Amino acid sequence: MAVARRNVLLRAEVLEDRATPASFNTGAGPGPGAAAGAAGTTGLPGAAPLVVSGLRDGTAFLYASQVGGRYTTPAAVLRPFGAVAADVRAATADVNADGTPDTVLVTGPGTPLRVAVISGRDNATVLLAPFDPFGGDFAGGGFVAAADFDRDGRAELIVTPDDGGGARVAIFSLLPAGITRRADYLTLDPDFRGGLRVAAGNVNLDGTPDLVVTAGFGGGPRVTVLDGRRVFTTTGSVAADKLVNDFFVFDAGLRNGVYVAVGDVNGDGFGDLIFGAGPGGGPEVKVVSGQNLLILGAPAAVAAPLSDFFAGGSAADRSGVRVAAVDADGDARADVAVGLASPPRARVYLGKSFVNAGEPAASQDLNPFGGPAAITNVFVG
Ligand SMILES: [Ca+2]
Ligand SMILES: [Ca+2]
Ligand SMILES: [Ca+2]
Ligand SMILES: [Ca+2]
Repeated sequence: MAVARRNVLLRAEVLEDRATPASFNTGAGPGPGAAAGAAGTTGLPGAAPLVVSGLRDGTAFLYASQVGGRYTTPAAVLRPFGAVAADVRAATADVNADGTPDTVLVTGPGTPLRVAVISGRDNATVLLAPFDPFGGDFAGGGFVAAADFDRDGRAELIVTPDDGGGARVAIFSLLPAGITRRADYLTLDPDFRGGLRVAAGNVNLDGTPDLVVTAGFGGGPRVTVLDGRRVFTTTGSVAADKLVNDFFVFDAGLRNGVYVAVGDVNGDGFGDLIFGAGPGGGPEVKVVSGQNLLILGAPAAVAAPLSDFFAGGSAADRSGVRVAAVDADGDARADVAVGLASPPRARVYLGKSFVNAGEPAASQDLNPFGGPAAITNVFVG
Protein backbone atom coordinates (compact mmCIF):
# COMPACT_ATOMS: atom_id res chain seq x y z
CA MET A 1 0.00 0.00 0.00
CA ALA A 2 1.34 3.39 -0.90
CA VAL A 3 1.79 5.96 1.81
CA ALA A 4 -1.37 8.01 2.07
CA ARG A 5 -1.00 11.43 0.56
CA ARG A 6 -4.42 12.86 1.06
CA ASN A 7 -4.19 16.61 0.80
CA VAL A 8 -7.64 17.45 2.04
CA LEU A 9 -6.49 18.54 5.46
CA LEU A 10 -3.28 20.20 4.44
CA ARG A 11 -2.70 23.86 4.04
CA ALA A 12 0.87 24.95 3.47
CA GLU A 13 2.05 28.15 1.96
CA VAL A 14 5.55 29.27 1.16
CA LEU A 15 6.37 32.53 2.85
CA GLU A 16 9.51 33.58 1.07
CA ASP A 17 8.47 37.20 1.05
CA ARG A 18 7.06 37.29 4.54
CA ALA A 19 8.55 40.26 6.34
CA THR A 20 8.94 38.94 9.85
CA PRO A 21 12.31 40.10 11.04
CA ALA A 22 14.26 38.11 13.54
CA SER A 23 16.22 39.93 16.19
CA PHE A 24 19.70 39.08 17.33
CA ASN A 25 21.28 39.37 20.73
CA THR A 26 24.94 39.49 19.87
CA GLY A 27 27.05 38.57 22.81
CA ALA A 28 30.01 36.40 22.00
CA GLY A 29 28.27 34.91 18.98
CA PRO A 30 28.19 35.84 15.32
CA GLY A 31 28.34 39.59 14.83
CA PRO A 32 25.63 41.65 13.18
CA GLY A 33 27.71 41.80 10.02
CA ALA A 34 27.40 38.07 9.46
CA ALA A 35 25.25 37.66 6.42
CA ALA A 36 22.04 35.76 6.75
CA GLY A 37 21.51 33.67 3.66
CA ALA A 38 18.50 33.99 1.47
CA ALA A 39 15.50 32.39 3.09
CA GLY A 40 14.85 29.04 1.48
CA THR A 41 12.87 25.98 2.27
CA THR A 42 15.76 23.56 2.31
CA GLY A 43 18.09 25.31 4.74
CA LEU A 44 21.74 24.96 5.54
CA PRO A 45 23.31 21.63 4.55
CA GLY A 46 23.81 19.43 7.58
CA ALA A 47 21.54 21.54 9.76
CA ALA A 48 17.87 21.07 10.55
CA PRO A 49 14.76 23.20 10.67
CA LEU A 50 13.11 24.73 13.71
CA VAL A 51 9.35 24.69 14.17
CA VAL A 52 7.70 27.38 16.29
CA SER A 53 4.02 27.26 17.22
CA GLY A 54 1.49 28.41 19.78
CA LEU A 55 -1.35 30.10 17.92
CA ARG A 56 -4.60 28.31 18.68
CA ASP A 57 -5.46 27.93 15.02
CA GLY A 58 -3.59 24.77 14.08
CA THR A 59 -0.60 26.48 12.52
CA ALA A 60 3.12 25.91 12.96
CA PHE A 61 5.90 28.03 11.48
CA LEU A 62 8.90 26.24 9.98
CA TYR A 63 12.25 28.02 9.85
CA ALA A 64 15.02 26.68 7.64
CA SER A 65 18.49 27.24 9.03
CA GLN A 66 20.65 29.79 7.25
CA VAL A 67 24.27 30.92 7.19
CA GLY A 68 25.70 31.35 10.67
CA GLY A 69 23.08 29.12 12.26
CA ARG A 70 20.39 31.73 11.93
CA TYR A 71 16.72 31.32 11.29
CA THR A 72 15.51 34.38 9.43
CA THR A 73 11.90 34.23 8.27
CA PRO A 74 9.52 31.28 8.21
CA ALA A 75 10.00 29.16 5.10
CA ALA A 76 6.53 27.69 5.44
CA VAL A 77 3.49 27.61 7.66
CA LEU A 78 2.32 24.06 8.28
CA ARG A 79 -1.36 23.38 8.89
CA PRO A 80 -1.88 19.64 8.48
CA PHE A 81 -4.98 19.47 10.65
CA GLY A 82 -6.91 22.22 8.91
CA ALA A 83 -8.61 25.00 10.82
CA VAL A 84 -8.69 23.53 14.32
CA ALA A 85 -9.07 25.73 17.40
CA ALA A 86 -6.00 24.31 19.06
CA ASP A 87 -2.29 24.87 19.10
CA VAL A 88 0.04 22.26 17.63
CA ARG A 89 3.37 20.87 18.79
CA ALA A 90 6.13 19.51 16.53
CA ALA A 91 9.35 17.60 16.22
CA THR A 92 11.64 17.13 13.22
CA ALA A 93 13.43 14.01 11.99
CA ASP A 94 13.74 12.02 8.78
CA VAL A 95 10.64 9.84 8.90
CA ASN A 96 10.77 8.40 5.35
CA ALA A 97 14.52 7.82 4.92
CA ASP A 98 15.03 10.26 2.06
CA GLY A 99 17.77 12.14 3.89
CA THR A 100 15.71 15.23 4.68
CA PRO A 101 14.23 15.92 8.12
CA ASP A 102 10.44 15.90 8.11
CA THR A 103 8.03 17.57 10.51
CA VAL A 104 5.92 15.52 12.89
CA LEU A 105 2.99 17.44 14.34
CA VAL A 106 0.41 16.76 17.03
CA THR A 107 -2.63 18.72 18.15
CA GLY A 108 -2.88 20.46 21.51
CA PRO A 109 -5.91 20.50 23.84
CA GLY A 110 -9.35 21.33 22.48
CA THR A 111 -9.68 19.05 19.49
CA PRO A 112 -9.58 15.28 18.96
CA LEU A 113 -5.93 14.24 19.15
CA ARG A 114 -4.25 13.77 15.79
CA VAL A 115 -0.69 13.23 14.56
CA ALA A 116 0.54 14.04 11.04
CA VAL A 117 3.84 14.17 9.15
CA ILE A 118 4.81 16.70 6.48
CA SER A 119 7.77 16.06 4.18
CA GLY A 120 10.77 18.28 4.70
CA ARG A 121 11.52 18.08 0.99
CA ASP A 122 8.83 20.61 0.12
CA ASN A 123 7.12 21.30 3.46
CA ALA A 124 3.86 20.45 1.73
CA THR A 125 3.64 16.76 0.88
CA VAL A 126 1.67 14.81 3.48
CA LEU A 127 3.70 11.74 4.39
CA LEU A 128 1.19 10.74 7.04
CA ALA A 129 -2.35 12.07 7.01
CA PRO A 130 -3.79 12.96 10.43
CA PHE A 131 -4.43 9.87 12.52
CA ASP A 132 -5.53 9.15 16.09
CA PRO A 133 -2.54 7.59 17.90
CA PHE A 134 -4.45 6.41 20.95
CA GLY A 135 -7.93 5.86 19.58
CA GLY A 136 -10.97 7.36 21.26
CA ASP A 137 -10.47 10.95 20.11
CA PHE A 138 -8.79 12.07 23.33
CA ALA A 139 -9.14 15.86 23.33
CA GLY A 140 -6.50 16.84 25.85
CA GLY A 141 -3.66 17.29 23.38
CA GLY A 142 -0.35 15.52 23.05
CA PHE A 143 3.38 15.81 22.61
CA VAL A 144 5.65 14.23 19.99
CA ALA A 145 9.26 13.30 19.51
CA ALA A 146 10.93 11.47 16.64
CA ALA A 147 14.02 9.26 16.58
CA ASP A 148 15.21 6.19 14.71
CA PHE A 149 15.30 3.53 17.42
CA ASP A 150 15.81 0.53 15.13
CA ARG A 151 18.23 2.44 12.89
CA ASP A 152 16.60 1.58 9.60
CA GLY A 153 16.77 5.20 8.46
CA ARG A 154 13.15 5.91 9.32
CA ALA A 155 12.61 7.88 12.50
CA GLU A 156 9.92 6.47 14.76
CA LEU A 157 7.16 8.74 16.04
CA ILE A 158 6.75 8.87 19.81
CA VAL A 159 3.48 10.27 21.12
CA THR A 160 2.42 11.07 24.67
CA PRO A 161 -0.86 12.58 25.87
CA ASP A 162 -1.01 16.00 27.51
CA ASP A 163 -3.04 16.80 30.63
CA GLY A 164 -5.67 14.21 31.56
CA GLY A 165 -4.26 11.47 29.39
CA GLY A 166 -2.21 9.31 31.69
CA ALA A 167 1.45 8.33 31.64
CA ARG A 168 1.26 6.67 28.26
CA VAL A 169 3.84 6.34 25.50
CA ALA A 170 3.00 5.11 22.00
CA ILE A 171 5.69 4.52 19.36
CA PHE A 172 5.01 4.18 15.63
CA SER A 173 7.02 3.56 12.48
CA LEU A 174 5.90 4.94 9.13
CA LEU A 175 6.73 2.00 6.91
CA PRO A 176 6.03 1.66 3.17
CA ALA A 177 3.02 -0.44 4.16
CA GLY A 178 1.68 2.33 6.36
CA ILE A 179 1.75 3.47 9.95
CA THR A 180 2.68 0.65 12.32
CA ARG A 181 2.37 0.64 16.11
CA ARG A 182 5.63 -0.58 17.65
CA ALA A 183 4.95 -0.05 21.35
CA ASP A 184 2.30 1.31 23.69
CA TYR A 185 2.76 1.33 27.46
CA LEU A 186 2.60 3.29 30.68
CA THR A 187 5.79 4.60 32.23
CA LEU A 188 7.11 6.98 34.88
CA ASP A 189 4.03 6.57 37.12
CA PRO A 190 1.21 4.38 35.81
CA ASP A 191 -1.32 6.07 38.10
CA PHE A 192 -0.48 9.60 36.99
CA ARG A 193 -3.16 11.45 35.00
CA GLY A 194 -1.32 14.62 34.03
CA GLY A 195 0.15 13.31 30.81
CA LEU A 196 3.78 13.07 29.80
CA ARG A 197 6.22 15.13 27.80
CA VAL A 198 8.72 13.33 25.62
CA ALA A 199 12.08 13.68 23.88
CA ALA A 200 14.59 11.35 22.27
CA GLY A 201 18.33 11.44 21.64
CA ASN A 202 21.38 9.29 22.19
CA VAL A 203 22.27 9.79 25.84
CA ASN A 204 24.86 7.02 26.05
CA LEU A 205 27.39 6.22 23.34
CA ASP A 206 25.80 3.20 21.70
CA GLY A 207 24.46 5.06 18.69
CA THR A 208 20.82 4.28 19.45
CA PRO A 209 18.61 7.17 20.51
CA ASP A 210 17.21 6.90 24.01
CA LEU A 211 13.77 7.95 25.19
CA VAL A 212 13.26 10.54 27.90
CA VAL A 213 9.83 11.17 29.40
CA THR A 214 8.84 13.65 32.07
CA ALA A 215 5.73 14.28 34.11
CA GLY A 216 3.08 16.66 32.85
CA PHE A 217 0.59 18.89 34.65
CA GLY A 218 0.23 18.30 38.36
CA GLY A 219 3.29 16.09 38.49
CA GLY A 220 6.63 16.65 40.14
CA PRO A 221 9.61 17.38 37.90
CA ARG A 222 10.28 13.68 37.51
CA VAL A 223 12.31 12.16 34.70
CA THR A 224 12.54 8.65 33.24
CA VAL A 225 15.31 7.72 30.79
CA LEU A 226 14.55 4.54 28.84
CA ASP A 227 17.31 2.69 26.97
CA GLY A 228 16.59 3.13 23.26
CA ARG A 229 17.48 -0.51 22.59
CA ARG A 230 14.58 -1.56 24.80
CA VAL A 231 11.85 0.89 23.94
CA PHE A 232 9.92 -1.62 21.85
CA THR A 233 10.02 -4.43 24.40
CA THR A 234 9.92 -2.71 27.80
CA THR A 235 6.82 -2.61 29.94
CA GLY A 236 7.82 0.95 30.82
CA SER A 237 8.53 0.35 34.48
CA VAL A 238 11.42 -2.16 34.63
CA ALA A 239 14.58 -0.69 36.09
CA ALA A 240 16.78 -2.73 33.74
CA ASP A 241 15.19 -0.95 30.78
CA LYS A 242 16.29 2.46 32.08
CA LEU A 243 19.72 4.08 31.75
CA VAL A 244 19.44 5.63 35.22
CA ASN A 245 16.97 5.55 38.06
CA ASP A 246 14.13 8.04 37.80
CA PHE A 247 15.07 11.43 39.25
CA PHE A 248 13.77 14.93 39.92
CA VAL A 249 15.40 17.77 37.98
CA PHE A 250 13.85 20.68 39.85
CA ASP A 251 12.52 20.97 43.42
CA ALA A 252 10.57 17.78 44.05
CA GLY A 253 7.79 19.85 45.62
CA LEU A 254 6.94 21.61 42.36
CA ARG A 255 3.78 20.40 40.66
CA ASN A 256 4.08 21.78 37.14
CA GLY A 257 5.84 18.89 35.49
CA VAL A 258 8.81 19.65 33.27
CA TYR A 259 9.50 20.06 29.56
CA VAL A 260 12.39 18.14 28.04
CA ALA A 261 14.67 17.83 25.03
CA VAL A 262 17.83 15.83 24.29
CA GLY A 263 20.90 17.04 22.40
CA ASP A 264 24.67 17.03 22.78
CA VAL A 265 25.09 20.65 23.86
CA ASN A 266 28.72 20.37 25.01
CA GLY A 267 29.90 18.21 22.13
CA ASP A 268 31.30 15.30 24.15
CA GLY A 269 29.25 12.71 22.28
CA PHE A 270 26.76 12.06 25.07
CA GLY A 271 23.31 13.50 24.55
CA ASP A 272 22.56 16.04 27.26
CA LEU A 273 19.14 16.51 28.84
CA ILE A 274 17.65 19.96 28.39
CA PHE A 275 14.87 20.76 30.82
CA GLY A 276 12.40 23.63 30.95
CA ALA A 277 10.20 24.48 33.91
CA GLY A 278 6.53 23.64 33.56
CA PRO A 279 3.67 26.15 33.35
CA GLY A 280 3.25 28.15 36.54
CA GLY A 281 6.98 28.31 37.06
CA GLY A 282 9.58 30.79 35.89
CA PRO A 283 11.31 30.07 32.56
CA GLU A 284 14.14 28.12 34.13
CA VAL A 285 16.27 26.14 31.70
CA LYS A 286 18.61 23.48 33.04
CA VAL A 287 21.01 21.45 30.90
CA VAL A 288 22.23 18.25 32.55
CA SER A 289 25.26 16.45 31.12
CA GLY A 290 24.42 13.02 29.78
CA GLN A 291 27.92 11.84 30.57
CA ASN A 292 27.67 13.03 34.17
CA LEU A 293 24.24 11.45 34.45
CA LEU A 294 25.59 8.04 33.44
CA ILE A 295 28.92 8.17 35.25
CA LEU A 296 28.21 10.21 38.38
CA GLY A 297 24.51 9.45 38.75
CA ALA A 298 21.51 11.72 38.63
CA PRO A 299 21.88 13.55 41.97
CA ALA A 300 25.43 14.69 41.19
CA ALA A 301 24.66 15.49 37.55
CA VAL A 302 21.60 17.57 38.44
CA ALA A 303 23.47 19.36 41.23
CA ALA A 304 26.18 20.50 38.80
CA PRO A 305 24.36 21.19 35.53
CA LEU A 306 26.10 22.39 32.40
CA SER A 307 23.75 25.34 32.38
CA ASP A 308 20.98 26.69 34.62
CA PHE A 309 19.33 30.05 33.95
CA PHE A 310 16.08 31.91 33.48
CA ALA A 311 15.56 32.34 29.73
CA GLY A 312 15.02 35.96 28.84
CA GLY A 313 16.43 36.90 32.20
CA SER A 314 13.06 37.09 33.94
CA ALA A 315 12.05 34.84 36.82
CA ALA A 316 8.75 36.75 37.05
CA ASP A 317 7.30 35.19 33.90
CA ARG A 318 5.20 32.32 35.23
CA SER A 319 4.35 30.48 32.05
CA GLY A 320 7.20 28.01 32.12
CA VAL A 321 9.41 27.34 29.13
CA ARG A 322 9.22 24.76 26.38
CA VAL A 323 12.53 23.49 25.04
CA ALA A 324 13.92 21.80 21.93
CA ALA A 325 17.32 20.59 20.78
CA VAL A 326 17.90 21.77 17.22
CA ASP A 327 20.76 21.91 14.78
CA ALA A 328 20.90 25.45 13.51
CA ASP A 329 24.51 25.62 12.35
CA GLY A 330 25.40 22.01 11.49
CA ASP A 331 28.27 21.73 13.94
CA ALA A 332 28.81 18.94 16.48
CA ARG A 333 27.04 20.74 19.30
CA ALA A 334 23.29 20.75 19.69
CA ASP A 335 21.63 24.13 19.71
CA VAL A 336 18.83 24.94 22.13
CA ALA A 337 15.52 26.59 21.31
CA VAL A 338 13.13 27.76 24.01
CA GLY A 339 9.56 29.04 23.80
CA LEU A 340 8.83 32.14 25.91
CA ALA A 341 5.49 33.78 26.61
CA SER A 342 6.09 37.40 27.54
CA PRO A 343 6.46 38.58 24.93
CA PRO A 344 5.69 35.48 22.84
CA ARG A 345 8.79 34.36 20.99
CA ALA A 346 11.23 31.57 20.44
CA ARG A 347 14.82 32.11 21.51
CA VAL A 348 17.66 30.09 19.99
CA TYR A 349 21.06 29.60 21.57
CA LEU A 350 23.83 27.99 19.56
CA GLY A 351 25.59 25.17 21.41
CA LYS A 352 28.91 26.97 21.09
CA SER A 353 27.41 29.92 22.98
CA PHE A 354 27.09 27.87 26.17
CA VAL A 355 30.32 28.96 27.86
CA ASN A 356 29.22 28.85 31.50
CA ALA A 357 26.11 28.02 33.51
CA GLY A 358 24.44 31.36 32.82
CA GLU A 359 22.16 32.34 29.96
CA PRO A 360 24.29 32.46 26.79
CA ALA A 361 24.96 36.07 25.84
CA ALA A 362 24.34 35.38 22.16
CA SER A 363 20.92 34.31 21.03
CA GLN A 364 18.32 34.89 18.37
CA ASP A 365 14.68 35.76 18.98
CA LEU A 366 11.97 34.70 16.53
CA ASN A 367 8.40 35.96 16.57
CA PRO A 368 6.33 34.57 13.73
CA PHE A 369 3.03 35.34 15.40
CA GLY A 370 2.43 38.75 13.89
CA GLY A 371 2.47 41.22 16.74
CA PRO A 372 1.40 41.02 20.37
CA ALA A 373 -0.75 37.97 19.95
CA ALA A 374 -2.28 36.57 23.11
CA ILE A 375 -0.22 33.42 23.27
CA THR A 376 0.46 31.75 26.57
CA ASN A 377 2.33 28.71 25.31
CA VAL A 378 5.05 28.96 22.68
CA PHE A 379 6.17 25.55 21.48
CA VAL A 380 9.46 24.76 19.77
CA GLY A 381 10.48 21.59 17.99
CA1 LIG B 1 12.37 12.88 4.94
CA1 LIG C 1 13.24 3.31 12.42
CA1 LIG D 1 21.48 5.10 23.37
CA1 LIG E 1 27.03 16.04 25.95
